[in-house]
Amino acid sequence: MTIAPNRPTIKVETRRVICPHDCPDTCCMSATVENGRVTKVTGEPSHPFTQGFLCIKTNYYLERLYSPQRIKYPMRRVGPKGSGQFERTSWDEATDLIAQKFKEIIATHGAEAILPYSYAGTMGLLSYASMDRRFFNYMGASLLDRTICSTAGKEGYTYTMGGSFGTDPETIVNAKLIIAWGTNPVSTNVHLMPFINEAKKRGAKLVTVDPHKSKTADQSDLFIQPYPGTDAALALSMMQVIIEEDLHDKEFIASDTYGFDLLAERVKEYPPERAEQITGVPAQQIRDFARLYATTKPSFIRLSYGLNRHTNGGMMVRTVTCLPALVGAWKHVGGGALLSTGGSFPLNKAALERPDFLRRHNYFPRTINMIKLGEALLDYKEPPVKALFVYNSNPAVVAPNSRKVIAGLEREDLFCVVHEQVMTDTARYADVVLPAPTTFECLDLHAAYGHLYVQLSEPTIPPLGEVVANTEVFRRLAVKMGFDDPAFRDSDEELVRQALDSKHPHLAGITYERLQKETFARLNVPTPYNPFAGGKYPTPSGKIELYSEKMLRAGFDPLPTHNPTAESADGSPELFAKYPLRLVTPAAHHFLNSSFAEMPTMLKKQQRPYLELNEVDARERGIEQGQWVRAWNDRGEAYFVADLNRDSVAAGVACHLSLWWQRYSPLGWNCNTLTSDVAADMGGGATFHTNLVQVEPACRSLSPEKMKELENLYPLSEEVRLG
Ligand SMILES: Nc1nc2c(c(=O)[nH]1)N[C@H]1C(S)=C(S)[C@@H](COP(=O)(O)OP(=O)(O)OC[C@H]3O[C@@H](n4cnc5c(=O)[nH]c(N)nc54)[C@H](O)[C@@H]3O)O[C@H]1N2
Ligand SMILES: Nc1nc2c(c(=O)[nH]1)N[C@H]1C(S)=C(S)[C@@H](COP(=O)(O)OP(=O)(O)OC[C@H]3O[C@@H](n4cnc5c(=O)[nH]c(N)nc54)[C@H](O)[C@@H]3O)O[C@H]1N2
Ligand SMILES: [Mo]
Repeated sequence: MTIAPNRPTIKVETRRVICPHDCPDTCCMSATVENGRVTKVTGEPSHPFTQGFLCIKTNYYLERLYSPQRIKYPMRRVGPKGSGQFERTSWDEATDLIAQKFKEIIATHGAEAILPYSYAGTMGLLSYASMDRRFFNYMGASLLDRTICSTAGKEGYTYTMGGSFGTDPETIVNAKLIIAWGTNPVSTNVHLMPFINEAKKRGAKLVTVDPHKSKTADQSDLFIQPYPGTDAALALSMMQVIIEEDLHDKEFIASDTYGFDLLAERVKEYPPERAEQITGVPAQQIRDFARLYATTKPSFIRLSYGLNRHTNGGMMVRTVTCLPALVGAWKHVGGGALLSTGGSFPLNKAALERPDFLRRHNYFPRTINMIKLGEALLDYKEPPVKALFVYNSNPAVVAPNSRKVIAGLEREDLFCVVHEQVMTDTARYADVVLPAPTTFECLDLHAAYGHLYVQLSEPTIPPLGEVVANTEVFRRLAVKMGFDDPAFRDSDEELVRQALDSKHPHLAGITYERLQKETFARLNVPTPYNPFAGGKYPTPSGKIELYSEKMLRAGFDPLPTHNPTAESADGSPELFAKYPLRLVTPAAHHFLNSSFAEMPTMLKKQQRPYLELNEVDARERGIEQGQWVRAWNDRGEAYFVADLNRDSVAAGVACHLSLWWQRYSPLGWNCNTLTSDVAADMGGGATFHTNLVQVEPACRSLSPEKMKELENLYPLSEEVRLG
């Protein structure tokens, strides 16, 4: 605190705050607070993973924190659904209304007619899943299967390795070969880049495997560009070369793996010439890449969730995860693979969520897969979904098959509550909107999925207006519903203590008091950390499972294999004849899913909703650089600006970086109008990158007036943004 002489007292403090957004980096931010107002945010310099800098989005956090788009008071709808017409109400009235509606619905249709819908708008453990789960479990509402991001990959990785953890990302400075396989860390995991760059300084090569020439590909020594959904064939072919050329690590295979002989038989089906036909990667490049991989040690594969967003995503992740075992990469510090560090955090989730409350009911509530939201709202009958409670998510924008989702949200007889920070597309469909805090305004505890630190985030400013944390919303609603279990009276501090209350050695010595002092604490694991040290793998065989009986029992091929995606030339020839372009829709650099995508500065930086196309496809269709195009399939249509300049995709592939809000998209429809709500092979996962589309110049279907509207749309005016 500093006191300026002869002027009114200004209280200036520096406070640590945790970035809660859904990103592997879970940064520790350093906030300057002057008289209760945040005036600056930077990355905390002493944090080993944040290393003193923030991403492009959070560098502008103040714009979001103090945005005119913030929702500060409870509101109820006064206009038609989706119109955005609301009037202010009180918390008391809003929660009375919600409780009254819920009670009516429970009396008529049963509690399963109520559906909570949430994801990771904040990854704070309390806000993500604690009082809310207690509330809906106690009520007996429908359960939500939270599949929209990572479930297919997690399941696939776990079949091979036994759990969702891997190489300590801080050790990869030792690697001599780093492969970004289906991930774009320059945009999506930017705090990994200093570690990659340090490794490069020490002589490492960076390879990117991606159908799209991403920002990471631009910084790589080698760029391998398979067709979307074909990486299993690529990996199997690399294994074929490695085994045929006797480059595999026989000792490691004998001691640490299960099923090698069967795998060695399987890979014979994938010589590089055949893999070239499937993947589009030249056979010679596959051979060279396999040799480079097998002979460079340590080698590290950064997987993330790009691969898993396909109908064959689980199997692709499972297959690529076999590669490090073949070359013994796990033996070396900095070698191996990482999908997520999430499985290393043994926080006491049962204490937070109280799944035991489900036993109060004489039924086990049905489970609804969140990627099928449209179907659930439109088609489910017994009982129908009569109420939807959305928090930590923006399904009108982020969920696949938007037309169905929006048609569901438009249902007059659906009672919809949205708890939000900003007036999202989803919030516009709400009957009641409740105001939510940012990380600066509430207490929470954080794990991470890209590093190994537990962190405590304490409120740094008083809440704006009447914003109320997720936990408090459900405390208040529990009172109104007459849920009198003492679990509904636990304070946020008590919840944090419950989450930390685990006998697991990783949490030894990590207490509330210590986190209050230090903010972040590395899990109590060795440095460097290898979760598989001593050759211990939590699989059924205790080894890395190249062959998996568990998969066989679950109805999968027990060996790695290439399955064509549900929308591809091989997987659906008839569809392919109509819609010959494979569309991938990965993360945009300046947005985080749909978060930050309302901010003027980020919208300006992201410029316009582009569709990257290959020259060949563009020429065939008479499309020129910068021209408006229409993309469509049986699910819907959306409009984009053609971008051919970067030569970023192969012929037959299209890429759009997501996610633009619907109402900031041309004619009101974003890319999820085109994406599929078919579940992945594993974990019911989302398949945002498995889509076939056709594309043509927009002027073929739009009137000159509409075309003019499109031409004048970007940059978005304030009227459009706030309207
Ligand atoms: N800036 C920014 N950062 C983010 C996010 C964001 O939206 N914006 N989202 C956050 C969240 S929630 C998550 S889950 C992570 C996701 O981050 P990532 O795991 O990096 O996921 P994606 O962006 O979906 O896809 C990564 C890359 O996979 C590629 N890809 C698509 N299909 C295939 C395929 O079949 N094979 C291969 N080899 N590659 C393929 C895409 O072209 C893309 O370049 O990022 C987080 N960080
Ligand atoms: N086409 C396409 N679609 C995708 C993807 C893709 O790659 N392509 N990626 C998918 C992925 S990986 C994911 S994870 C999902 C993410 O989808 P979502 O989980 O819906 O993520 P966000 O878009 O960040 O929206 C989260 C919302 O939560 C709100 N929020 C933040 N903090 C709080 C809080 O404390 N309380 C409450 N009540 N609300 C809060 C934010 O304001 C924001 O509007 O999107 C998926 N959608
Ligand atoms: Mo995600």
